[in-house]
Amino acid sequence: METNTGVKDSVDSWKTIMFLYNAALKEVGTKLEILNDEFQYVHQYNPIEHIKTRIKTAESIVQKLKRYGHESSIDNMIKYVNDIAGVRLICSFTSDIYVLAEMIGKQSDLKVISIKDYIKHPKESGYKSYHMLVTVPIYLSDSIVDTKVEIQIRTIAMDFWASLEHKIYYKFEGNAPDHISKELRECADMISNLDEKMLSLNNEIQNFAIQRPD
Ligand code: 0O2
Repeated sequence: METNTGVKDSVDSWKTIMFLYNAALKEVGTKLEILNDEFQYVHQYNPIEHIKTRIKTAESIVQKLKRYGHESSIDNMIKYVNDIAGVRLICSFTSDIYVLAEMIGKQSDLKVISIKDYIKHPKESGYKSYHMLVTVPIYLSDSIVDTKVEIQIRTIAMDFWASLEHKIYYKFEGNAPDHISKELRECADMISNLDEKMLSLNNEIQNFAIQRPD
């Protein structure tokens, strides 16, 4: 059992870690807003519809560590849980996702640790999204701490599907009946078709505008 001092130390390090993740979210969130504003200024177009940021709950961190077979400790959470600080970028079109990913990759102060392209390689569930794990340097008064942030980039349609699927997954604690999982995968296909149709319509509208400027 931990002594009172041990508990206090754990609480202090939890607060310090959460302070760093919150700072990292602010840094990355602001950076992305500036990129979006610059894109609007140069191209008169916003690739980002909206930005959501969130810090993973303590409960969700513990669950993830348990799922990975690790004990719940501050060290393990820093090492193994990559999405404690999460930024979600919602775009209109699939093409925007790759434009944004390239822009993020070129930011010299962000280090890209890994990329998971669930758009080219969707998950078994039907989940589609583009994930970038980056670190951002947090400048403290006496040190610099590289802090991990997971950036998820997806279209409005992908986000609509993922939000609903997430609710259903939790409702059934990961054991949804087969027919529900199957129907969700069918919905994911419909969402992909919708995204493709919207992209080709948008391309057509853009070409039309170029041929017939007002
Ligand atoms: P929550 O509640 O959104 O935080 P790694 O990060 O590499 O250790 P992991 O966690 O498998 O391994 O990474 P991955 O596959 O990149 O997924 C991380 C996050 O992506 C998840 O976080 C979800 O937000 C989202 N995600 C991944 N797969 C699915 C899916 O099938 N359906 C939905 N709706 N979202 C998904 P959490 O912690 O699972 O959940």
